[in-house]
Amino acid sequence: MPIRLEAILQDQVDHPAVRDVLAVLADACAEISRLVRSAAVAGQLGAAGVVNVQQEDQKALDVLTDELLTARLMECSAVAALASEEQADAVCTDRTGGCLVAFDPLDGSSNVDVNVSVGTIFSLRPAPDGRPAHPEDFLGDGRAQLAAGYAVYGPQSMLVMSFDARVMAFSLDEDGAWVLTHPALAVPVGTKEFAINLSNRRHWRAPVISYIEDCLAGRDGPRGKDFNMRWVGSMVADVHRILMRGGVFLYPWDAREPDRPGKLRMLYEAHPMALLVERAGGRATDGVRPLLERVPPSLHARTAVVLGSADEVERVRDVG
Ligand code: AHM
Ligand code: MG
Repeated sequence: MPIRLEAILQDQVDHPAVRDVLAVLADACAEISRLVRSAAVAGQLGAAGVVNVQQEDQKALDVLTDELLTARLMECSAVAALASEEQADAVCTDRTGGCLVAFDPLDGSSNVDVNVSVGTIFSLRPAPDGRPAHPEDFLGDGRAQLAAGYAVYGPQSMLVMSFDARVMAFSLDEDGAWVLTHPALAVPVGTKEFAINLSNRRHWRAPVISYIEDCLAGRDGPRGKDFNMRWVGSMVADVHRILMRGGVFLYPWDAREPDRPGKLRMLYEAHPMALLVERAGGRATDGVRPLLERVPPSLHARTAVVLGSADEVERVRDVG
Protein backbone atom coordinates (compact mmCIF):
# COMPACT_ATOMS: atom_id res chain seq x y z
CA MET A 1 0.00 0.00 0.00
CA PRO A 2 1.67 3.29 -1.07
CA ILE A 3 2.23 5.80 1.74
CA ARG A 4 0.88 9.24 0.91
CA LEU A 5 2.33 12.56 2.02
CA GLU A 6 -0.79 13.42 4.06
CA ALA A 7 -0.23 10.36 6.26
CA ILE A 8 3.42 11.25 6.84
CA LEU A 9 2.58 14.85 7.72
CA GLN A 10 -0.20 13.72 10.07
CA ASP A 11 1.86 11.06 11.86
CA GLN A 12 5.36 12.49 11.85
CA VAL A 13 5.30 16.30 11.97
CA ASP A 14 4.91 17.47 15.57
CA HIS A 15 4.78 21.22 14.87
CA PRO A 16 1.18 22.06 13.79
CA ALA A 17 2.11 25.16 11.78
CA VAL A 18 4.86 23.30 9.92
CA ARG A 19 2.41 20.49 9.17
CA ASP A 20 -0.17 22.92 7.78
CA VAL A 21 2.30 24.91 5.71
CA LEU A 22 3.95 21.80 4.23
CA ALA A 23 0.52 20.49 3.24
CA VAL A 24 -0.27 23.78 1.49
CA LEU A 25 3.11 23.82 -0.27
CA ALA A 26 2.70 20.20 -1.41
CA ASP A 27 -0.73 20.97 -2.91
CA ALA A 28 0.62 24.12 -4.57
CA CYS A 29 3.57 22.19 -6.03
CA ALA A 30 1.16 19.60 -7.47
CA GLU A 31 -0.75 22.50 -9.07
CA ILE A 32 2.47 24.00 -10.42
CA SER A 33 3.43 20.62 -11.86
CA ARG A 34 0.18 20.61 -13.84
CA LEU A 35 0.73 24.22 -14.88
CA VAL A 36 4.24 23.49 -16.16
CA ARG A 37 3.10 20.34 -17.98
CA SER A 38 0.32 22.13 -19.82
CA ALA A 39 2.10 25.46 -20.41
CA ALA A 40 2.95 24.94 -24.09
CA VAL A 41 -0.64 24.00 -24.96
CA ALA A 42 -2.05 26.81 -22.80
CA GLY A 43 0.24 29.38 -24.44
CA GLN A 44 1.97 30.17 -21.14
CA LEU A 45 5.61 29.78 -22.20
CA GLY A 46 7.91 32.67 -23.05
CA ALA A 47 8.69 36.00 -21.46
CA ALA A 48 6.28 37.94 -19.31
CA GLY A 49 7.77 41.21 -20.55
CA VAL A 50 8.62 42.32 -16.99
CA VAL A 51 11.86 42.55 -15.01
CA ASN A 52 11.90 41.40 -11.38
CA VAL A 53 13.69 42.80 -8.32
CA GLN A 54 16.83 40.86 -9.34
CA GLN A 55 16.84 42.71 -12.69
CA GLU A 56 16.07 39.38 -14.41
CA ASP A 57 13.51 39.07 -17.22
CA GLN A 58 10.55 37.16 -15.84
CA LYS A 59 8.96 34.28 -17.70
CA ALA A 60 5.18 34.10 -17.84
CA LEU A 61 5.45 31.03 -15.60
CA ASP A 62 7.59 32.91 -13.05
CA VAL A 63 4.68 35.29 -12.60
CA LEU A 64 1.94 32.63 -12.58
CA THR A 65 3.73 30.37 -10.09
CA ASP A 66 4.58 33.29 -7.82
CA GLU A 67 0.93 34.40 -7.80
CA LEU A 68 -0.26 30.84 -7.17
CA LEU A 69 2.07 30.24 -4.22
CA THR A 70 1.39 33.65 -2.74
CA ALA A 71 -2.38 33.13 -2.91
CA ARG A 72 -2.27 29.61 -1.40
CA LEU A 73 0.10 30.63 1.40
CA MET A 74 -1.84 33.76 2.30
CA GLU A 75 -4.97 31.61 2.77
CA CYS A 76 -3.11 29.47 5.31
CA SER A 77 -3.52 30.77 8.86
CA ALA A 78 -0.17 29.24 9.85
CA VAL A 79 1.71 31.62 7.54
CA ALA A 80 2.79 34.84 9.27
CA ALA A 81 4.82 36.23 6.35
CA LEU A 82 6.24 35.21 2.99
CA ALA A 83 9.17 36.23 0.85
CA SER A 84 9.57 35.31 -2.80
CA GLU A 85 12.41 35.55 -5.31
CA GLU A 86 9.98 37.36 -7.58
CA GLN A 87 8.84 40.03 -5.08
CA ALA A 88 10.94 42.95 -3.89
CA ASP A 89 9.58 42.93 -0.33
CA ALA A 90 8.34 40.37 2.14
CA VAL A 91 4.57 40.20 2.59
CA CYS A 92 3.72 40.30 6.30
CA THR A 93 0.30 39.52 7.77
CA ASP A 94 -0.97 40.63 11.16
CA ARG A 95 -0.97 37.02 12.39
CA THR A 96 1.25 36.06 15.34
CA GLY A 97 3.10 32.76 15.64
CA GLY A 98 3.25 30.19 12.85
CA CYS A 99 5.86 30.24 10.08
CA LEU A 100 7.75 32.54 7.79
CA VAL A 101 7.95 31.02 4.31
CA ALA A 102 10.61 31.97 1.75
CA PHE A 103 10.43 30.50 -1.75
CA ASP A 104 11.70 30.51 -5.30
CA PRO A 105 8.50 29.75 -7.22
CA LEU A 106 10.13 28.51 -10.43
CA ASP A 107 13.82 27.85 -10.10
CA GLY A 108 15.70 27.40 -13.38
CA SER A 109 12.93 29.14 -15.32
CA SER A 110 15.32 30.03 -18.15
CA ASN A 111 15.04 26.28 -18.95
CA VAL A 112 11.27 26.11 -19.09
CA ASP A 113 10.86 27.14 -22.74
CA VAL A 114 13.18 24.30 -23.84
CA ASN A 115 11.40 21.66 -21.73
CA VAL A 116 14.23 21.06 -19.27
CA SER A 117 13.51 20.40 -15.57
CA VAL A 118 12.55 23.33 -13.36
CA GLY A 119 11.36 23.40 -9.75
CA THR A 120 10.09 25.20 -6.65
CA ILE A 121 12.29 25.72 -3.56
CA PHE A 122 10.94 26.57 -0.11
CA SER A 123 12.17 27.28 3.41
CA LEU A 124 10.18 27.55 6.67
CA ARG A 125 11.32 29.56 9.69
CA PRO A 126 9.63 30.24 13.01
CA ALA A 127 7.62 33.45 13.12
CA PRO A 128 8.08 35.62 16.22
CA ASP A 129 5.74 34.94 19.13
CA GLY A 130 3.47 37.63 20.46
CA ARG A 131 3.79 40.13 17.60
CA PRO A 132 3.26 40.20 13.83
CA ALA A 133 6.32 39.38 11.71
CA HIS A 134 8.62 42.03 10.22
CA PRO A 135 10.65 41.49 7.03
CA GLU A 136 13.87 41.43 9.13
CA ASP A 137 12.62 38.28 10.90
CA PHE A 138 13.61 36.34 7.76
CA LEU A 139 17.25 37.31 8.27
CA GLY A 140 18.36 34.41 10.44
CA ASP A 141 20.95 31.68 9.94
CA GLY A 142 20.15 28.49 8.05
CA ARG A 143 20.00 26.34 11.17
CA ALA A 144 16.88 28.23 12.27
CA GLN A 145 14.91 26.64 9.43
CA LEU A 146 12.03 24.48 10.70
CA ALA A 147 11.76 22.64 7.40
CA ALA A 148 12.89 22.98 3.80
CA GLY A 149 12.36 21.32 0.47
CA TYR A 150 11.86 21.58 -3.23
CA ALA A 151 9.73 20.14 -6.00
CA VAL A 152 11.38 19.22 -9.29
CA TYR A 153 9.20 19.06 -12.39
CA GLY A 154 11.05 16.68 -14.68
CA PRO A 155 10.26 13.28 -16.24
CA GLN A 156 8.71 12.62 -12.83
CA SER A 157 7.48 15.37 -10.54
CA MET A 158 9.11 14.83 -7.16
CA LEU A 159 8.85 16.61 -3.82
CA VAL A 160 11.89 16.39 -1.57
CA MET A 161 11.62 17.71 1.98
CA SER A 162 13.04 17.58 5.47
CA PHE A 163 11.16 18.44 8.66
CA ASP A 164 13.32 16.32 11.00
CA ALA A 165 16.68 14.57 10.71
CA ARG A 166 15.67 12.74 7.52
CA VAL A 167 15.24 13.82 3.91
CA MET A 168 12.27 12.17 2.20
CA ALA A 169 11.20 12.18 -1.43
CA PHE A 170 7.68 11.79 -2.78
CA SER A 171 6.61 11.25 -6.38
CA LEU A 172 3.43 12.59 -7.94
CA ASP A 173 1.15 9.76 -9.05
CA GLU A 174 -1.37 9.77 -11.89
CA ASP A 175 -4.11 10.98 -9.55
CA GLY A 176 -2.11 13.99 -8.40
CA ALA A 177 -1.13 12.57 -4.98
CA TRP A 178 2.39 12.71 -3.53
CA VAL A 179 3.49 9.15 -2.71
CA LEU A 180 6.54 8.30 -0.60
CA THR A 181 9.15 6.76 -2.90
CA HIS A 182 12.43 7.53 -1.07
CA PRO A 183 12.12 7.38 2.75
CA ALA A 184 15.68 8.53 3.56
CA LEU A 185 18.01 10.08 0.99
CA ALA A 186 21.76 9.82 1.69
CA VAL A 187 24.45 11.57 -0.37
CA PRO A 188 27.20 9.04 -1.11
CA VAL A 189 30.93 9.85 -0.91
CA GLY A 190 33.62 8.70 -3.35
CA THR A 191 31.72 9.99 -6.37
CA LYS A 192 33.08 11.23 -9.71
CA GLU A 193 30.69 13.91 -10.89
CA PHE A 194 30.99 17.67 -10.71
CA ALA A 195 28.57 20.42 -11.72
CA ILE A 196 29.68 23.95 -12.54
CA ASN A 197 29.08 26.43 -15.35
CA LEU A 198 32.46 25.94 -17.03
CA SER A 199 31.88 28.89 -19.36
CA ASN A 200 32.68 31.16 -16.41
CA ARG A 201 36.14 29.60 -15.90
CA ARG A 202 38.10 32.71 -16.79
CA HIS A 203 36.27 34.66 -14.07
CA TRP A 204 36.92 32.25 -11.17
CA ARG A 205 39.42 32.51 -8.34
CA ALA A 206 42.56 30.37 -8.52
CA PRO A 207 41.43 27.66 -6.02
CA VAL A 208 38.26 26.94 -8.05
CA ILE A 209 40.26 26.73 -11.27
CA SER A 210 42.72 24.41 -9.60
CA TYR A 211 39.99 22.12 -8.19
CA ILE A 212 38.25 21.84 -11.58
CA GLU A 213 41.56 21.40 -13.46
CA ASP A 214 42.35 18.44 -11.20
CA CYS A 215 38.96 16.89 -12.00
CA LEU A 216 39.46 17.49 -15.72
CA ALA A 217 42.91 15.88 -15.64
CA GLY A 218 41.16 12.65 -14.71
CA ARG A 219 43.20 9.51 -14.09
CA ASP A 220 46.35 11.24 -15.38
CA GLY A 221 46.09 14.00 -12.77
CA PRO A 222 46.45 14.26 -8.99
CA ARG A 223 42.96 12.80 -8.35
CA GLY A 224 43.86 9.57 -10.18
CA LYS A 225 40.34 9.02 -11.49
CA ASP A 226 38.17 10.20 -14.34
CA PHE A 227 35.33 12.62 -13.59
CA ASN A 228 32.08 13.28 -15.37
CA MET A 229 30.49 16.73 -15.68
CA ARG A 230 26.81 17.71 -15.59
CA TRP A 231 25.27 21.20 -15.58
CA VAL A 232 21.52 21.39 -16.02
CA GLY A 233 21.32 25.10 -15.19
CA SER A 234 18.37 24.49 -12.84
CA MET A 235 19.64 24.29 -9.26
CA VAL A 236 16.76 21.98 -8.30
CA ALA A 237 17.73 19.45 -10.97
CA ASP A 238 21.47 19.63 -10.21
CA VAL A 239 20.91 19.30 -6.45
CA HIS A 240 18.38 16.52 -6.99
CA ARG A 241 20.98 14.51 -8.91
CA ILE A 242 23.44 15.02 -6.05
CA LEU A 243 20.92 13.89 -3.42
CA MET A 244 20.22 10.78 -5.49
CA ARG A 245 23.73 9.75 -6.56
CA GLY A 246 26.29 12.16 -5.10
CA GLY A 247 28.76 14.57 -6.67
CA VAL A 248 29.50 18.23 -6.12
CA PHE A 249 27.76 21.43 -7.25
CA LEU A 250 29.57 24.78 -7.36
CA TYR A 251 28.34 28.26 -8.10
CA PRO A 252 31.35 30.23 -6.84
CA TRP A 253 31.99 33.94 -6.66
CA ASP A 254 33.33 35.16 -9.98
CA ALA A 255 34.82 38.37 -11.30
CA ARG A 256 31.97 39.33 -13.64
CA GLU A 257 30.36 41.37 -10.89
CA PRO A 258 33.07 41.63 -8.21
CA ASP A 259 30.80 43.18 -5.60
CA ARG A 260 28.29 40.37 -5.85
CA PRO A 261 29.21 37.40 -3.62
CA GLY A 262 27.73 34.83 -6.03
CA LYS A 263 24.66 34.25 -8.18
CA LEU A 264 22.41 32.18 -5.94
CA ARG A 265 20.26 33.68 -3.22
CA MET A 266 20.81 32.66 0.40
CA LEU A 267 17.31 32.72 1.81
CA TYR A 268 15.34 30.69 -0.70
CA GLU A 269 18.04 28.80 -2.66
CA ALA A 270 21.23 28.24 -0.65
CA HIS A 271 19.77 27.78 2.86
CA PRO A 272 17.02 25.25 2.01
CA MET A 273 19.31 23.23 -0.28
CA ALA A 274 22.08 23.31 2.35
CA LEU A 275 19.69 21.96 4.99
CA LEU A 276 18.64 19.07 2.74
CA VAL A 277 22.16 18.20 1.65
CA GLU A 278 23.57 18.32 5.20
CA ARG A 279 20.72 16.24 6.60
CA ALA A 280 21.36 13.69 3.86
CA GLY A 281 24.98 13.44 5.06
CA GLY A 282 26.56 15.85 2.56
CA ARG A 283 28.16 19.27 3.11
CA ALA A 284 27.23 22.76 1.98
CA THR A 285 29.50 25.80 2.23
CA ASP A 286 30.03 29.20 0.69
CA GLY A 287 33.55 28.01 -0.10
CA VAL A 288 34.74 29.03 3.38
CA ARG A 289 31.99 28.59 6.00
CA PRO A 290 29.01 26.25 6.34
CA LEU A 291 26.11 27.89 4.52
CA LEU A 292 23.81 27.12 7.44
CA GLU A 293 25.90 29.42 9.68
CA ARG A 294 25.49 32.38 7.34
CA VAL A 295 22.96 35.12 8.02
CA PRO A 296 21.72 36.97 4.91
CA PRO A 297 22.13 40.76 5.26
CA SER A 298 18.97 41.29 3.17
CA LEU A 299 16.09 39.31 1.68
CA HIS A 300 17.66 38.80 -1.74
CA ALA A 301 21.30 38.58 -0.63
CA ARG A 302 23.46 36.29 -2.74
CA THR A 303 26.17 33.83 -1.83
CA ALA A 304 28.69 31.45 -3.33
CA VAL A 305 27.53 27.83 -3.06
CA VAL A 306 29.53 24.60 -2.87
CA LEU A 307 27.48 21.55 -1.91
CA GLY A 308 27.33 17.81 -2.31
CA SER A 309 29.31 14.75 -1.26
CA ALA A 310 31.16 15.52 1.97
CA ASP A 311 34.61 14.47 0.73
CA GLU A 312 34.46 16.65 -2.40
CA VAL A 313 33.08 19.73 -0.61
CA GLU A 314 35.90 19.41 1.96
CA ARG A 315 38.42 19.70 -0.89
CA VAL A 316 36.92 22.97 -2.17
CA ARG A 317 38.03 25.30 0.59
CA ASP A 318 38.78 28.99 0.80
CA VAL A 319 37.19 29.82 -2.50
CA GLY A 320 34.34 32.05 -1.30
P1 AHM B 1 16.61 31.47 -11.26
O1 AHM B 1 16.16 31.24 -9.84
O2 AHM B 1 16.31 32.86 -11.74
O3 AHM B 1 16.13 30.42 -12.21
O4 AHM B 1 18.23 31.44 -11.27
C1 AHM B 1 18.92 30.46 -10.56
C2 AHM B 1 19.51 29.44 -11.50
C3 AHM B 1 19.81 28.15 -10.79
O5 AHM B 1 18.71 27.32 -10.85
C4 AHM B 1 20.98 27.61 -11.56
O6 AHM B 1 21.82 26.78 -10.79
C5 AHM B 1 21.69 28.83 -12.03
O7 AHM B 1 20.73 29.88 -12.02
C6 AHM B 1 22.23 28.68 -13.42
O8 AHM B 1 22.99 29.79 -13.73
P2 AHM B 1 23.75 29.96 -15.13
O9 AHM B 1 22.71 30.36 -16.12
O10 AHM B 1 24.74 31.04 -14.84
O11 AHM B 1 24.39 28.65 -15.47
MG1 MG C 1 16.28 30.08 -8.46
